[in-house]
Amino acid sequence: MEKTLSIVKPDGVRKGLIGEVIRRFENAGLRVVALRRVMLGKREAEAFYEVHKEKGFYQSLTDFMSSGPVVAMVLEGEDAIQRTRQIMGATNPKDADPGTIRADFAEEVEQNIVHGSDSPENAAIEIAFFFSQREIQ
Ligand code: IDP
Ligand code: MG
Repeated sequence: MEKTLSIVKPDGVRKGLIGEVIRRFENAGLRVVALRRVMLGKREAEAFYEVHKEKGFYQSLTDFMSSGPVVAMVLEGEDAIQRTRQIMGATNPKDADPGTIRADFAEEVEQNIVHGSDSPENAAIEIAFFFSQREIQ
């Protein structure tokens, strides 16, 4: 069984979409095996998105990610990484398939409601960023 890290971003929490996002993952057969609502500081948001530090949107993205509480979760299931990203939709909601979370609820590329790990390596790093081993059951 594969695990991945997903986050309901501050815009998703502000819009009252925590339950909706989790519902979509659960409806697809993914299991929530860890869950936490937490406010990231600016430095933590910078560390989480370190892979993007050379990008023009890094400052704005990390300001956004530390602008309000987020809900982080570990999802488990077969092909959890790929399936989570399919349910999320493309990064830019303009390119996201109809029926995906980003197509249905996001208006712009930065504030796009939800995060999902993109590879097994990054999933392991991102899960460890939020959760200790005993919190994942
Ligand atoms: P992903 O979240 O679909 O994996 P990434 O390319 O890893 O997309 O980018 C991380 C996050 O950075 C995106 O989810 C989005 O919030 C933000 N982002 C990506 N590209 C842009 C951009 O061109 N302008 C502003 N923000 C962006
Ligand atoms: Mg990414």
